[in-house]
Amino acid sequence: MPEMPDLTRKRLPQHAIDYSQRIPNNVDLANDRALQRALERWQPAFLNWWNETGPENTTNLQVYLRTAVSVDRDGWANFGYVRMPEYRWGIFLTPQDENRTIHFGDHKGEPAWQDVPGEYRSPLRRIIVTQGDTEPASVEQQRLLGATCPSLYDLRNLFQVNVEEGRHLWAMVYLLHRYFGRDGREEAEALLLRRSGDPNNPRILTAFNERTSHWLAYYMFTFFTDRDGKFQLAALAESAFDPLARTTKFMLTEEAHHMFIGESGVARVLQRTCEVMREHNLTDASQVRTQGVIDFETLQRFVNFHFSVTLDLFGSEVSSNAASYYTTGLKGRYTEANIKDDHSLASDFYGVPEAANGEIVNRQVPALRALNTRLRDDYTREIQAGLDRWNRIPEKFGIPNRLRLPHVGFHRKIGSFAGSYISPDGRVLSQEDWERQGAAWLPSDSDHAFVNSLMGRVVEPGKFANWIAPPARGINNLPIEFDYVRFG
Ligand code: BYC
Repeated sequence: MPEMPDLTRKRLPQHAIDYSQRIPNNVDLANDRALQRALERWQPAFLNWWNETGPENTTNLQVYLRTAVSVDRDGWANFGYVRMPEYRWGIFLTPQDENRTIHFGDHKGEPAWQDVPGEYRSPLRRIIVTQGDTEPASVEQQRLLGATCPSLYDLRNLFQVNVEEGRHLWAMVYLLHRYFGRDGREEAEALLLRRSGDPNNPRILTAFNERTSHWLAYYMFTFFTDRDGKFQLAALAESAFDPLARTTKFMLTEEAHHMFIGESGVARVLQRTCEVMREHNLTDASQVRTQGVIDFETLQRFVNFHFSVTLDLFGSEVSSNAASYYTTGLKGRYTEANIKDDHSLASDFYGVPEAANGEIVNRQVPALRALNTRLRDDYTREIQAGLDRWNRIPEKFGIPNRLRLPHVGFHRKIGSFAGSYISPDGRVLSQEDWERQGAAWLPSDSDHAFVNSLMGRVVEPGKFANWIAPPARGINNLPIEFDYVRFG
Protein backbone atom coordinates (compact mmCIF):
# COMPACT_ATOMS: atom_id res chain seq x y z
CA MET A 1 0.00 0.00 0.00
CA PRO A 2 1.64 3.28 -1.05
CA GLU A 3 2.70 5.61 1.73
CA MET A 4 2.17 9.32 1.55
CA PRO A 5 3.52 10.77 -0.63
CA ASP A 6 4.88 8.02 -2.81
CA LEU A 7 8.52 9.07 -2.99
CA THR A 8 9.91 5.71 -3.96
CA ARG A 9 8.93 5.39 -7.59
CA LYS A 10 9.20 8.94 -8.81
CA ARG A 11 12.27 10.90 -9.74
CA LEU A 12 12.33 13.59 -7.06
CA PRO A 13 12.91 17.25 -7.81
CA GLN A 14 16.19 18.82 -6.80
CA HIS A 15 14.97 20.47 -3.56
CA ALA A 16 12.76 17.61 -2.39
CA ILE A 17 11.16 17.95 1.03
CA ASP A 18 12.21 15.24 3.45
CA TYR A 19 9.05 13.38 4.47
CA SER A 20 10.86 11.25 7.02
CA GLN A 21 10.85 14.22 9.40
CA ARG A 22 8.06 14.53 11.91
CA ILE A 23 7.09 17.88 10.38
CA PRO A 24 8.05 17.93 6.69
CA ASN A 25 9.45 21.36 5.88
CA ASN A 26 11.78 23.39 3.71
CA VAL A 27 12.60 25.93 6.44
CA ASP A 28 15.46 24.02 8.05
CA LEU A 29 13.48 23.23 11.16
CA ALA A 30 16.05 20.67 12.30
CA ASN A 31 18.49 23.50 12.97
CA ASP A 32 16.14 25.45 15.21
CA ARG A 33 15.47 23.02 18.04
CA ALA A 34 13.34 25.36 20.16
CA LEU A 35 11.04 26.14 17.25
CA GLN A 36 10.91 22.50 16.22
CA ARG A 37 9.94 21.47 19.76
CA ALA A 38 7.26 24.17 19.96
CA LEU A 39 5.73 23.08 16.64
CA GLU A 40 5.95 19.43 17.63
CA ARG A 41 3.95 20.31 20.73
CA TRP A 42 1.33 22.05 18.57
CA GLN A 43 1.16 19.13 16.13
CA PRO A 44 -0.87 16.70 18.33
CA ALA A 45 -3.33 19.50 19.14
CA PHE A 46 -3.70 20.11 15.41
CA LEU A 47 -4.32 16.39 14.80
CA ASN A 48 -6.92 16.33 17.56
CA TRP A 49 -8.60 19.32 15.98
CA TRP A 50 -8.51 17.59 12.55
CA ASN A 51 -10.00 14.38 13.96
CA GLU A 52 -12.69 16.28 15.78
CA THR A 53 -13.71 18.78 13.10
CA GLY A 54 -12.11 17.67 9.82
CA PRO A 55 -13.86 15.56 7.17
CA GLU A 56 -16.01 12.94 8.84
CA ASN A 57 -15.57 9.17 8.47
CA THR A 58 -12.31 9.23 6.55
CA THR A 59 -10.27 6.84 8.71
CA ASN A 60 -10.57 3.97 6.25
CA LEU A 61 -10.17 5.92 3.05
CA GLN A 62 -7.36 6.06 0.55
CA VAL A 63 -7.62 9.18 -1.55
CA TYR A 64 -5.83 10.08 -4.76
CA LEU A 65 -4.31 13.37 -3.56
CA ARG A 66 -1.85 15.97 -4.68
CA THR A 67 0.96 16.58 -2.23
CA ALA A 68 3.88 18.96 -2.49
CA VAL A 69 7.25 17.23 -2.46
CA SER A 70 9.05 20.49 -3.23
CA VAL A 71 8.02 24.05 -3.99
CA ASP A 72 9.50 23.86 -7.51
CA ARG A 73 7.43 23.69 -10.66
CA ASP A 74 7.95 19.93 -10.94
CA GLY A 75 7.43 19.14 -7.28
CA TRP A 76 4.43 20.95 -5.88
CA ALA A 77 1.86 18.66 -7.49
CA ASN A 78 2.82 15.07 -6.77
CA PHE A 79 -0.17 12.71 -7.11
CA GLY A 80 -0.73 9.38 -5.39
CA TYR A 81 -3.03 7.47 -3.03
CA VAL A 82 -2.86 8.59 0.58
CA ARG A 83 -4.47 6.94 3.54
CA MET A 84 -6.33 9.88 5.07
CA PRO A 85 -5.15 9.35 8.68
CA GLU A 86 -1.57 9.30 7.37
CA TYR A 87 -1.71 12.61 5.58
CA ARG A 88 1.37 14.68 6.49
CA TRP A 89 1.05 18.44 6.76
CA GLY A 90 4.24 20.38 6.18
CA ILE A 91 5.70 23.88 6.11
CA PHE A 92 6.71 25.15 2.68
CA LEU A 93 7.92 28.59 1.67
CA THR A 94 9.01 29.65 -1.80
CA PRO A 95 12.78 30.26 -1.90
CA GLN A 96 14.16 33.52 -0.54
CA ASP A 97 15.30 36.17 -3.00
CA GLU A 98 18.26 37.83 -1.23
CA ASN A 99 17.82 41.03 -3.24
CA ARG A 100 14.11 41.52 -2.70
CA THR A 101 13.20 45.11 -1.82
CA ILE A 102 9.97 46.65 -0.56
CA HIS A 103 8.10 48.13 -3.50
CA PHE A 104 5.35 50.23 -1.91
CA GLY A 105 4.56 52.43 1.07
CA ASP A 106 6.85 54.43 3.33
CA HIS A 107 9.63 51.81 3.23
CA LYS A 108 9.74 51.58 -0.56
CA GLY A 109 13.24 50.73 -1.81
CA GLU A 110 14.47 49.30 1.52
CA PRO A 111 15.40 45.60 1.74
CA ALA A 112 12.47 43.30 2.56
CA TRP A 113 12.33 42.38 6.26
CA GLN A 114 13.51 38.96 7.34
CA ASP A 115 12.21 39.65 10.84
CA VAL A 116 9.27 41.59 12.25
CA PRO A 117 10.01 45.23 13.05
CA GLY A 118 8.96 45.82 16.68
CA GLU A 119 6.58 48.65 15.80
CA TYR A 120 4.58 46.46 13.36
CA ARG A 121 4.38 43.37 15.51
CA SER A 122 0.83 43.77 16.60
CA PRO A 123 -0.85 44.59 13.22
CA LEU A 124 1.21 41.95 11.46
CA ARG A 125 0.24 39.32 14.00
CA ARG A 126 -3.37 40.36 13.59
CA ILE A 127 -3.26 39.93 9.80
CA ILE A 128 -1.60 36.52 10.11
CA VAL A 129 -4.10 35.36 12.73
CA THR A 130 -7.05 36.56 10.63
CA GLN A 131 -5.71 34.77 7.56
CA GLY A 132 -4.90 31.65 9.60
CA ASP A 133 -8.36 31.58 11.18
CA THR A 134 -10.15 31.21 7.85
CA GLU A 135 -8.33 27.98 6.97
CA PRO A 136 -9.55 25.69 9.77
CA ALA A 137 -12.91 27.46 9.62
CA SER A 138 -13.50 26.29 6.06
CA VAL A 139 -12.55 22.71 7.01
CA GLU A 140 -15.09 22.84 9.84
CA GLN A 141 -17.76 24.24 7.51
CA GLN A 142 -17.24 21.36 5.07
CA ARG A 143 -16.98 18.54 7.61
CA LEU A 144 -20.16 16.67 6.73
CA LEU A 145 -20.21 17.02 2.96
CA GLY A 146 -18.53 13.66 2.28
CA ALA A 147 -21.72 11.87 3.35
CA THR A 148 -23.63 13.29 0.37
CA CYS A 149 -20.97 13.49 -2.36
CA PRO A 150 -22.31 13.55 -5.94
CA SER A 151 -19.39 11.38 -7.17
CA LEU A 152 -16.00 9.91 -6.25
CA TYR A 153 -14.35 12.64 -8.30
CA ASP A 154 -16.06 15.32 -6.21
CA LEU A 155 -15.35 13.49 -2.96
CA ARG A 156 -11.66 13.43 -3.81
CA ASN A 157 -11.70 17.14 -4.65
CA LEU A 158 -13.36 17.92 -1.33
CA PHE A 159 -10.63 16.11 0.60
CA GLN A 160 -7.94 17.77 -1.52
CA VAL A 161 -9.25 21.18 -0.51
CA ASN A 162 -9.60 20.12 3.13
CA VAL A 163 -6.03 18.88 3.52
CA GLU A 164 -4.65 21.95 1.78
CA GLU A 165 -6.62 24.31 4.00
CA GLY A 166 -5.12 22.37 6.90
CA ARG A 167 -1.68 23.00 5.45
CA HIS A 168 -2.46 26.70 5.02
CA LEU A 169 -3.18 26.78 8.74
CA TRP A 170 0.27 25.23 9.30
CA ALA A 171 1.75 27.97 7.12
CA MET A 172 0.36 30.73 9.35
CA VAL A 173 1.15 28.84 12.54
CA TYR A 174 4.77 28.49 11.46
CA LEU A 175 4.98 32.29 11.12
CA LEU A 176 3.35 32.81 14.52
CA HIS A 177 5.71 30.38 16.25
CA ARG A 178 8.82 31.47 14.44
CA TYR A 179 8.42 35.26 14.61
CA PHE A 180 6.02 36.16 17.41
CA GLY A 181 7.33 34.31 20.47
CA ARG A 182 4.96 33.55 23.27
CA ASP A 183 2.13 35.71 21.84
CA GLY A 184 2.42 33.78 18.60
CA ARG A 185 2.25 30.43 20.39
CA GLU A 186 -0.87 31.53 22.24
CA GLU A 187 -2.51 32.68 19.02
CA ALA A 188 -1.63 29.32 17.41
CA GLU A 189 -3.42 27.53 20.23
CA ALA A 190 -6.43 29.81 19.94
CA LEU A 191 -6.66 29.00 16.21
CA LEU A 192 -7.52 25.42 17.21
CA LEU A 193 -10.08 26.49 19.80
CA ARG A 194 -12.37 28.80 17.84
CA ARG A 195 -15.07 26.98 15.89
CA SER A 196 -17.06 27.99 12.83
CA GLY A 197 -20.54 29.05 13.91
CA ASP A 198 -19.92 28.60 17.64
CA PRO A 199 -21.74 31.50 19.31
CA ASN A 200 -19.32 31.43 22.27
CA ASN A 201 -16.08 31.18 20.34
CA PRO A 202 -16.73 31.87 16.65
CA ARG A 203 -14.27 32.22 13.80
CA ILE A 204 -13.10 35.80 13.27
CA LEU A 205 -14.65 36.76 9.93
CA THR A 206 -18.37 36.62 9.27
CA ALA A 207 -18.48 34.37 6.17
CA PHE A 208 -16.57 31.68 8.01
CA ASN A 209 -19.36 31.23 10.51
CA GLU A 210 -21.98 30.50 7.85
CA ARG A 211 -23.01 26.91 7.23
CA THR A 212 -21.92 25.00 4.13
CA SER A 213 -24.70 22.49 4.44
CA HIS A 214 -24.77 20.99 0.94
CA TRP A 215 -22.76 20.74 -2.24
CA LEU A 216 -24.34 23.71 -3.97
CA ALA A 217 -23.25 25.92 -1.05
CA TYR A 218 -19.80 24.29 -1.26
CA TYR A 219 -19.36 25.06 -4.96
CA MET A 220 -20.56 28.62 -4.42
CA PHE A 221 -18.20 28.96 -1.45
CA THR A 222 -15.19 27.70 -3.41
CA PHE A 223 -16.06 29.98 -6.32
CA PHE A 224 -16.81 33.16 -4.36
CA THR A 225 -15.02 32.84 -1.03
CA ASP A 226 -11.89 30.97 -2.07
CA ARG A 227 -11.39 33.72 -4.62
CA ASP A 228 -11.36 36.26 -1.79
CA GLY A 229 -8.59 34.01 -0.46
CA LYS A 230 -6.74 34.44 -3.73
CA PHE A 231 -6.95 38.24 -3.63
CA GLN A 232 -6.09 38.56 0.06
CA LEU A 233 -3.17 36.15 -0.33
CA ALA A 234 -1.97 38.03 -3.40
CA ALA A 235 -2.03 41.29 -1.40
CA LEU A 236 -0.07 39.59 1.40
CA ALA A 237 2.37 38.12 -1.12
CA GLU A 238 3.48 41.74 -1.70
CA SER A 239 4.27 42.19 2.00
CA ALA A 240 7.54 43.76 3.15
CA PHE A 241 7.69 40.93 5.71
CA ASP A 242 9.42 38.45 3.45
CA PRO A 243 8.47 35.17 5.21
CA LEU A 244 4.79 36.14 4.89
CA ALA A 245 5.26 36.98 1.21
CA ARG A 246 7.04 33.68 0.58
CA THR A 247 4.52 31.51 2.36
CA THR A 248 1.46 33.17 0.78
CA LYS A 249 3.04 32.84 -2.67
CA PHE A 250 3.18 29.11 -2.24
CA MET A 251 -0.37 28.98 -0.88
CA LEU A 252 -1.56 30.74 -4.02
CA THR A 253 -0.36 27.89 -6.25
CA GLU A 254 -2.79 25.57 -4.45
CA GLU A 255 -5.65 28.06 -4.38
CA ALA A 256 -6.23 27.81 -8.16
CA HIS A 257 -7.60 24.27 -7.87
CA HIS A 258 -9.99 25.29 -5.09
CA MET A 259 -11.49 28.02 -7.27
CA PHE A 260 -11.61 25.60 -10.22
CA ILE A 261 -13.76 23.26 -8.11
CA GLY A 262 -16.20 26.09 -7.48
CA GLU A 263 -16.34 27.41 -11.00
CA SER A 264 -16.57 24.02 -12.68
CA GLY A 265 -18.94 22.73 -9.97
CA VAL A 266 -21.53 25.44 -10.61
CA ALA A 267 -20.94 25.11 -14.38
CA ARG A 268 -21.74 21.40 -14.14
CA VAL A 269 -24.92 22.16 -12.18
CA LEU A 270 -25.94 24.65 -14.87
CA GLN A 271 -25.11 22.20 -17.62
CA ARG A 272 -27.34 19.54 -16.09
CA THR A 273 -30.18 21.99 -15.46
CA CYS A 274 -30.02 23.19 -19.06
CA GLU A 275 -29.93 19.63 -20.41
CA VAL A 276 -33.08 18.77 -18.47
CA MET A 277 -34.84 22.04 -19.38
CA ARG A 278 -34.13 21.41 -23.07
CA GLU A 279 -35.02 17.75 -22.97
CA HIS A 280 -38.42 18.37 -21.35
CA ASN A 281 -38.94 21.82 -22.79
CA LEU A 282 -39.31 23.44 -19.35
CA THR A 283 -39.18 27.08 -18.33
CA ASP A 284 -40.96 27.15 -14.99
CA ALA A 285 -38.80 26.78 -11.86
CA SER A 286 -41.18 24.42 -10.09
CA GLN A 287 -41.33 22.12 -13.13
CA VAL A 288 -37.53 22.18 -13.34
CA ARG A 289 -37.40 21.13 -9.70
CA THR A 290 -39.69 18.18 -10.23
CA GLN A 291 -37.04 16.78 -12.57
CA GLY A 292 -34.55 16.74 -9.68
CA VAL A 293 -32.28 19.53 -10.94
CA ILE A 294 -31.69 23.04 -9.59
CA ASP A 295 -33.61 25.87 -11.24
CA PHE A 296 -32.01 29.17 -12.27
CA GLU A 297 -34.02 31.15 -9.73
CA THR A 298 -32.60 29.11 -6.85
CA LEU A 299 -29.08 29.36 -8.28
CA GLN A 300 -29.48 33.14 -8.52
CA ARG A 301 -30.45 33.35 -4.83
CA PHE A 302 -27.31 31.39 -3.92
CA VAL A 303 -25.20 33.71 -6.10
CA ASN A 304 -26.76 36.69 -4.28
CA PHE A 305 -25.99 35.21 -0.89
CA HIS A 306 -22.44 34.01 -1.46
CA PHE A 307 -21.32 37.12 -3.36
CA SER A 308 -22.66 39.51 -0.72
CA VAL A 309 -21.29 37.54 2.21
CA THR A 310 -17.89 37.33 0.52
CA LEU A 311 -17.80 41.08 -0.20
CA ASP A 312 -18.00 41.59 3.56
CA LEU A 313 -14.64 39.82 3.81
CA PHE A 314 -12.93 42.79 2.20
CA GLY A 315 -13.68 44.88 5.29
CA SER A 316 -15.02 48.43 5.21
CA GLU A 317 -14.91 50.28 1.90
CA VAL A 318 -13.14 53.14 3.63
CA SER A 319 -10.63 51.82 6.12
CA SER A 320 -7.81 53.43 8.06
CA ASN A 321 -6.54 49.92 8.89
CA ALA A 322 -6.09 49.26 5.17
CA ALA A 323 -4.30 52.62 4.72
CA SER A 324 -1.86 51.89 7.51
CA TYR A 325 -1.26 48.30 6.36
CA TYR A 326 -0.23 49.79 3.01
CA THR A 327 1.91 52.72 4.13
CA THR A 328 3.76 50.52 6.61
CA GLY A 329 4.37 47.86 3.92
CA LEU A 330 2.42 45.02 5.54
CA LYS A 331 -0.10 44.44 2.76
CA GLY A 332 0.07 45.64 -0.84
CA ARG A 333 -2.39 45.87 -3.70
CA TYR A 334 -3.26 43.06 -6.09
CA THR A 335 -0.33 42.75 -8.56
CA GLU A 336 1.34 45.76 -6.90
CA ALA A 337 4.54 45.42 -8.91
CA ASN A 338 2.70 45.75 -12.24
CA ILE A 339 0.80 48.90 -11.31
CA LYS A 340 2.26 52.04 -12.89
CA ASP A 341 2.07 54.72 -10.21
CA ASP A 342 4.18 56.02 -7.33
CA HIS A 343 3.26 53.11 -4.98
CA SER A 344 2.71 55.55 -2.14
CA LEU A 345 -0.77 56.81 -3.17
CA ALA A 346 -0.44 59.79 -0.84
CA SER A 347 -2.13 62.23 -3.22
CA ASP A 348 -4.46 59.86 -5.15
CA PHE A 349 -8.21 59.43 -4.89
CA TYR A 350 -10.46 56.44 -5.55
CA GLY A 351 -14.23 56.21 -6.13
CA VAL A 352 -16.20 54.41 -3.44
CA PRO A 353 -19.94 53.72 -3.80
CA GLU A 354 -22.26 54.40 -0.88
CA ALA A 355 -25.93 55.02 -0.17
CA ALA A 356 -26.77 58.69 0.49
CA ASN A 357 -30.18 60.40 0.46
CA GLY A 358 -31.96 57.48 -1.09
CA GLU A 359 -29.53 56.84 -3.92
CA ILE A 360 -26.17 55.26 -4.61
CA VAL A 361 -23.42 57.79 -5.14
CA ASN A 362 -19.76 57.44 -5.95
CA ARG A 363 -17.64 59.35 -3.44
CA GLN A 364 -13.99 60.16 -4.15
CA VAL A 365 -11.91 59.32 -1.08
CA PRO A 366 -8.14 59.31 -0.50
CA ALA A 367 -6.87 56.22 -2.33
CA LEU A 368 -5.04 54.93 0.72
CA ARG A 369 -8.24 54.67 2.70
CA ALA A 370 -10.06 53.03 -0.23
CA LEU A 371 -7.70 50.07 -0.61
CA ASN A 372 -10.27 47.52 0.56
CA THR A 373 -12.65 48.81 -2.14
CA ARG A 374 -9.93 48.63 -4.74
CA LEU A 375 -9.11 45.01 -3.88
CA ARG A 376 -12.82 44.23 -3.89
CA ASP A 377 -13.16 45.81 -7.35
CA ASP A 378 -10.25 43.70 -8.65
CA TYR A 379 -11.97 40.65 -7.18
CA THR A 380 -15.36 41.56 -8.66
CA ARG A 381 -13.89 41.84 -12.15
CA GLU A 382 -12.68 38.24 -11.95
CA ILE A 383 -15.95 37.06 -10.46
CA GLN A 384 -17.90 38.76 -13.24
CA ALA A 385 -15.71 37.02 -15.82
CA GLY A 386 -16.57 33.71 -14.13
CA LEU A 387 -20.30 34.48 -14.35
CA ASP A 388 -19.89 35.37 -18.01
CA ARG A 389 -18.37 31.93 -18.56
CA TRP A 390 -21.26 30.29 -16.67
CA ASN A 391 -23.78 32.20 -18.78
CA ARG A 392 -22.37 30.75 -21.99
CA ILE A 393 -23.93 27.44 -20.92
CA PRO A 394 -27.62 28.51 -21.13
CA GLU A 395 -26.71 30.55 -24.20
CA LYS A 396 -25.39 27.41 -25.90
CA PHE A 397 -28.68 25.63 -25.09
CA GLY A 398 -30.74 28.56 -26.36
CA ILE A 399 -32.15 29.10 -22.86
CA PRO A 400 -32.76 32.77 -22.02
CA ASN A 401 -31.96 32.61 -18.26
CA ARG A 402 -28.73 34.25 -17.06
CA LEU A 403 -27.04 34.60 -13.65
CA ARG A 404 -26.24 38.13 -12.53
CA LEU A 405 -24.16 39.60 -9.74
CA PRO A 406 -26.21 41.64 -7.30
CA HIS A 407 -25.20 45.24 -6.60
CA VAL A 408 -22.21 45.54 -4.23
CA GLY A 409 -24.49 47.18 -1.65
CA PHE A 410 -26.94 44.26 -1.56
CA HIS A 411 -27.25 42.37 1.76
CA ARG A 412 -24.12 43.81 3.35
CA LYS A 413 -23.26 43.55 7.04
CA ILE A 414 -19.84 45.21 6.99
CA GLY A 415 -18.84 48.62 5.65
CA SER A 416 -20.70 51.62 4.30
CA PHE A 417 -23.74 49.65 3.11
CA ALA A 418 -24.31 47.97 6.47
CA GLY A 419 -27.60 49.34 7.76
CA SER A 420 -28.81 50.31 4.25
CA TYR A 421 -31.28 48.24 2.27
CA ILE A 422 -30.19 47.80 -1.31
CA SER A 423 -31.95 45.66 -3.90
CA PRO A 424 -29.93 43.36 -6.17
CA ASP A 425 -30.39 45.88 -8.99
CA GLY A 426 -28.98 48.69 -6.86
CA ARG A 427 -32.05 50.59 -5.63
CA VAL A 428 -32.02 52.03 -2.12
CA LEU A 429 -35.04 50.61 -0.30
CA SER A 430 -36.81 51.53 2.88
CA GLN A 431 -36.59 49.03 5.71
CA GLU A 432 -40.27 48.28 5.13
CA ASP A 433 -39.69 47.49 1.44
CA TRP A 434 -36.73 45.32 2.33
CA GLU A 435 -38.74 43.38 4.86
CA ARG A 436 -41.40 42.77 2.24
CA GLN A 437 -39.08 41.73 -0.60
CA GLY A 438 -35.64 40.95 0.80
CA ALA A 439 -36.26 37.29 1.61
CA ALA A 440 -37.14 36.53 -2.02
CA TRP A 441 -33.63 37.46 -3.10
CA LEU A 442 -31.84 35.08 -0.74
CA PRO A 443 -32.00 31.29 -0.34
CA SER A 444 -34.93 30.38 1.89
CA ASP A 445 -35.19 27.44 4.27
CA SER A 446 -37.27 25.71 1.63
CA ASP A 447 -34.56 26.32 -1.01
CA HIS A 448 -32.06 24.66 1.31
CA ALA A 449 -34.51 21.84 1.99
CA PHE A 450 -35.02 21.34 -1.76
CA VAL A 451 -31.27 21.32 -2.49
CA ASN A 452 -30.71 18.98 0.45
CA SER A 453 -33.39 16.66 -0.89
CA LEU A 454 -31.26 16.16 -4.02
CA MET A 455 -28.13 15.28 -2.10
CA GLY A 456 -27.28 11.60 -1.83
CA ARG A 457 -24.07 9.67 -1.73
CA VAL A 458 -22.86 8.53 -5.16
CA VAL A 459 -19.63 6.55 -4.89
CA GLU A 460 -19.67 4.19 -7.85
CA PRO A 461 -16.69 5.14 -10.06
CA GLY A 462 -17.79 7.17 -13.08
CA LYS A 463 -21.34 7.73 -11.76
CA PHE A 464 -22.74 11.18 -10.96
CA ALA A 465 -25.79 12.42 -9.08
CA ASN A 466 -28.69 13.43 -11.30
CA TRP A 467 -28.44 17.14 -10.48
CA ILE A 468 -24.88 17.63 -11.74
CA ALA A 469 -23.11 16.86 -15.03
CA PRO A 470 -19.78 14.99 -15.07
CA PRO A 471 -16.65 17.15 -15.38
CA ALA A 472 -15.00 17.64 -18.77
CA ARG A 473 -11.96 15.62 -17.65
CA GLY A 474 -10.57 13.77 -14.64
CA ILE A 475 -7.82 14.72 -12.20
CA ASN A 476 -4.21 14.62 -13.41
CA ASN A 477 -5.33 13.49 -16.88
CA LEU A 478 -6.93 10.33 -15.47
CA PRO A 479 -10.31 9.13 -16.72
CA ILE A 480 -13.47 10.44 -15.06
CA GLU A 481 -14.32 6.89 -13.93
CA PHE A 482 -11.00 6.49 -12.12
CA ASP A 483 -11.19 5.16 -8.55
CA TYR A 484 -10.36 8.52 -6.92
CA VAL A 485 -11.28 7.29 -3.45
CA ARG A 486 -10.86 3.73 -2.19
CA PHE A 487 -12.87 2.48 0.76
CA GLY A 488 -11.87 0.05 3.47
N1 BYC B 1 -16.14 39.91 9.60
O1 BYC B 1 -11.25 48.63 8.58
P1 BYC B 1 -12.03 47.37 8.59
C1 BYC B 1 -9.27 32.77 2.67
C2 BYC B 1 -13.39 43.84 11.36
S1 BYC B 1 -10.22 34.20 2.70
C3 BYC B 1 -15.83 40.24 10.88
O2 BYC B 1 -13.42 47.38 8.12
P2 BYC B 1 -9.79 45.98 7.61
C4 BYC B 1 -9.99 31.48 2.52
C5 BYC B 1 -11.90 44.06 11.28
O3 BYC B 1 -11.19 42.86 11.65
C6 BYC B 1 -9.04 35.52 2.99
N2 BYC B 1 -15.08 41.31 11.20
O4 BYC B 1 -11.34 46.22 7.81
C7 BYC B 1 -11.09 31.36 1.71
C8 BYC B 1 -11.71 45.21 12.23
O5 BYC B 1 -11.72 44.73 13.58
P3 BYC B 1 -11.00 45.57 14.76
C9 BYC B 1 -8.72 35.76 4.44
C10 BYC B 1 -14.65 42.08 10.17
O6 BYC B 1 -9.13 45.71 8.89
C11 BYC B 1 -11.75 30.16 1.63
C12 BYC B 1 -12.97 46.02 12.05
O7 BYC B 1 -13.93 45.14 11.46
N3 BYC B 1 -7.62 36.64 4.58
O8 BYC B 1 -8.10 32.83 2.76
O9 BYC B 1 -9.23 47.00 6.70
C13 BYC B 1 -11.29 29.06 2.34
C14 BYC B 1 -12.76 47.20 11.14
O10 BYC B 1 -11.98 46.79 10.05
C15 BYC B 1 -14.93 41.80 8.84
C16 BYC B 1 -7.70 37.91 5.01
O11 BYC B 1 -8.75 38.40 5.33
C17 BYC B 1 -15.72 40.65 8.57
N4 BYC B 1 -16.08 40.28 7.32
O12 BYC B 1 -9.88 44.66 6.71
C18 BYC B 1 -10.19 29.18 3.15
C19 BYC B 1 -6.42 38.69 5.04
N5 BYC B 1 -14.35 42.74 8.08
O13 BYC B 1 -9.56 45.69 14.33
C20 BYC B 1 -9.52 30.39 3.24
C21 BYC B 1 -6.10 39.26 6.37
C22 BYC B 1 -13.75 43.59 8.89
O14 BYC B 1 -11.70 46.86 14.83
N6 BYC B 1 -7.12 40.17 6.86
N7 BYC B 1 -13.90 43.19 10.15
O15 BYC B 1 -11.21 44.67 15.97
C23 BYC B 1 -7.19 41.48 6.50
O16 BYC B 1 -6.43 41.95 5.68
C24 BYC B 1 -8.22 42.34 7.16
O17 BYC B 1 -8.39 41.89 8.46
C25 BYC B 1 -9.61 42.36 6.48
C26 BYC B 1 -10.43 43.47 7.11
C27 BYC B 1 -9.46 42.55 4.98
C28 BYC B 1 -10.38 41.08 6.71
